[in-house]
Amino acid sequence: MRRPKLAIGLVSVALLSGVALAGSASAEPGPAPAPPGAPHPVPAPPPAPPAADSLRALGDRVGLRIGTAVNTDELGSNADYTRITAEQFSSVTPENVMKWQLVEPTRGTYDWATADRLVAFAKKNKQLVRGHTLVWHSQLPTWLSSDGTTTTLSNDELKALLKKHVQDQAKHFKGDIWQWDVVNEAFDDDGQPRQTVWYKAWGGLGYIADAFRWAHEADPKALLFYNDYNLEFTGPKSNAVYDFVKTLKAQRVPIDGVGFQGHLDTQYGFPDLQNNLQRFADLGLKVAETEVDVRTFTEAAPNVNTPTSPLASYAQESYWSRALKACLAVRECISFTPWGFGDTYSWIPGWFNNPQEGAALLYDADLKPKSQYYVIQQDLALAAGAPHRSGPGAGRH
Ligand code: 9MR
Repeated sequence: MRRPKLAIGLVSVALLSGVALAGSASAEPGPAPAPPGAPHPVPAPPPAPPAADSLRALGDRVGLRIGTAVNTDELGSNADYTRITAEQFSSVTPENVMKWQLVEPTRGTYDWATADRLVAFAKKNKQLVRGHTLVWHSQLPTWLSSDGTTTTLSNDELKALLKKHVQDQAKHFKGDIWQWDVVNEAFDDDGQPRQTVWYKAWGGLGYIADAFRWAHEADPKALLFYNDYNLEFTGPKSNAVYDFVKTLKAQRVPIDGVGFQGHLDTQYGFPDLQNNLQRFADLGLKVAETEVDVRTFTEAAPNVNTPTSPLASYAQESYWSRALKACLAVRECISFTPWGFGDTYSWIPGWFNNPQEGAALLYDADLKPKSQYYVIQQDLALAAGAPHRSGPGAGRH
């Protein structure tokens, strides 16, 4: 692991900020309730300020939120996982628990409990929430569609259901969501609209403008995003989404931003990410990196997070660093969110297994920071010259 310059970066951060390097935010769960009849219950102390060398504190210095996707199975039950979530990140995204399949598994019966728990955790730890996601073709409840492209429901039923879903969910979380991924992954890699149940029901992409309008009516203060993968590369998909969101803006659809997921892979060249972020920003939109991970070829099970090449981590460090710096260089880029932080919990090994890939996150399977973490930390520590984010939604809610 290479971290020689880090000490210098951290010392200067400590000097600049006047904050001691030690210290940590407290995490769930809080102290047990006082027994009945106890005379003087001691109130729980507020979370300590984040350590000056945490990713969140370093990001704060340039107004950049550093987020993470959160696995709510681990939050509250795994002490290290819970502590790191609170200490290192200033924004959280539910990896799964705000998806339609999870919030309405039975038609007509909502279950917000787990998502509500994450929102409460975020409030307690002074984090903002990226809501993910209101409209998607994947992870739909089986009563609606099992594959995202076919359904037994009529077009009229689908239209009414989507409207109710967007309105009810945006209302339920009203005031608690910083950025909503209103629509996720509506385009194919060739730039054609994806043929989902929503596209078919509307006979076109009209569902997207409708969804943004419904979400805005339900929660006028939330920043509303279109979110997709492979927008990082200039090409048919990025161009199609660019043209599409430009049309939405021209039609005064209430869209505030575009999320670049950033699922990167060392076998492909690094994308011209900064240019793409900037051209979308130049449309008058905010941008964000919303699901960053950097996968590489790894050994077969059970060592799915051991890179096959001893040089892989150098490429991964470079990709992480360039992905972060692209965001830092674009003033309208308001958050940088890795898709989780422990390789054990990453979606990559399960999804890319022929050939096997993995090791895509900043922390290893034992929740120890990897060299990629220290590179990102140092980039943030040295980013004092990066343009500060400003305006509504940039830093504070
Ligand atoms: O990380 C998520 C994984 O746990 C789910 O099984 C999967 C289902 O499709 O979704 C993953 O998250 C996806 C995100 O919601 C949208 N962009 C792609 C992400 C990785 O598949």
